[in-house]
Amino acid sequence: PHSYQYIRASTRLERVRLVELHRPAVLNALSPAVLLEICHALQAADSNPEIRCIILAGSPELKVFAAGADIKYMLTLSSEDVLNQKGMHLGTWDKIYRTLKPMVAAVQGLALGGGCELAMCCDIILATKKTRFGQPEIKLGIIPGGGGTQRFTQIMGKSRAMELVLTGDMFGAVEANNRGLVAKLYDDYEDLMKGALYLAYRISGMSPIAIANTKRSVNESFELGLTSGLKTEQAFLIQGLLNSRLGEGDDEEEDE
Ligand code: CO8
Repeated sequence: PHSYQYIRASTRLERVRLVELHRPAVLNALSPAVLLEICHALQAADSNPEIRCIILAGSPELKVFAAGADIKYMLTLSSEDVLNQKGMHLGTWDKIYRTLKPMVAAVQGLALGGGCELAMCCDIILATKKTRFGQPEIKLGIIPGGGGTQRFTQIMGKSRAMELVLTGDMFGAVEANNRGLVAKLYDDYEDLMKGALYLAYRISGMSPIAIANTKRSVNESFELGLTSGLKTEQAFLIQGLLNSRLGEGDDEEEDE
């Protein structure tokens, strides 16, 4: 894969693309340059038919996922920049979220602000038991701007989400796991990465078409009302059943 300044991308187990955040000087603070690199790496994985699943992680030396949007960078934006949304790259968050292939976030240390929001753009979050999460933006006098008022609320439930975004308090991995923000907890970074790779390996053995359609259908449950979400689900189900009957399912199935 391509080489980057703030992230590292590598291929694992043939079909898994590992994207590691690597901006040690500022705890992986997410400047637009970092987000654009992430976006580039995800799009490259999407367009590579060999790759079936993506892991987004911090890096081994750093022991944090990301401490949020780059505060120092945000301070360089003038009022005019903000008004014209110049240099803010708000659309990049959406592009990251719209990655077609399944994304597993492997989160250790801290996932704060934009870091927590980046993890929530992924499909499955795994974390170490000591990870702390939070949306501390309110302490800076701003609001969570990378989906934190929306996705966070859907996941945590209104009352607790409101408490957390209005106080900026951090919360631990056990609560994150109990509320469904995190799918599974691991003792340490090594276990976490082994778990993420094993999960990605299992997912990458499934039919790519069924995986893509399942991801879209699940995500649509957050976008739309139940009725149209169910319609999408049914349309994909019928399409998939028809394809497999006509022998036009993906080649993996035919091989077996
Ligand atoms: N941005 C820029 N630099 C950062 C950030 C950040 N978010 N977090 C840490 N750093 C830098 C520090 O400034 C420090 O740099 P230096 O050595 O040059 O002073 C270095 O990283 C190490 O940090 P600390 O010395 O503070 O390390 P500690 O272990 O003492 O503390 C903390 C770690 C608790 C994570 C602390 O650094 C902290 O509170 N960081 C800020 C956390 C925060 O407020 N995050 C939310 C940011 S706002 C946000 O994410 C909004 C999203 C909006 C999306 C839309 C954008 C356009």
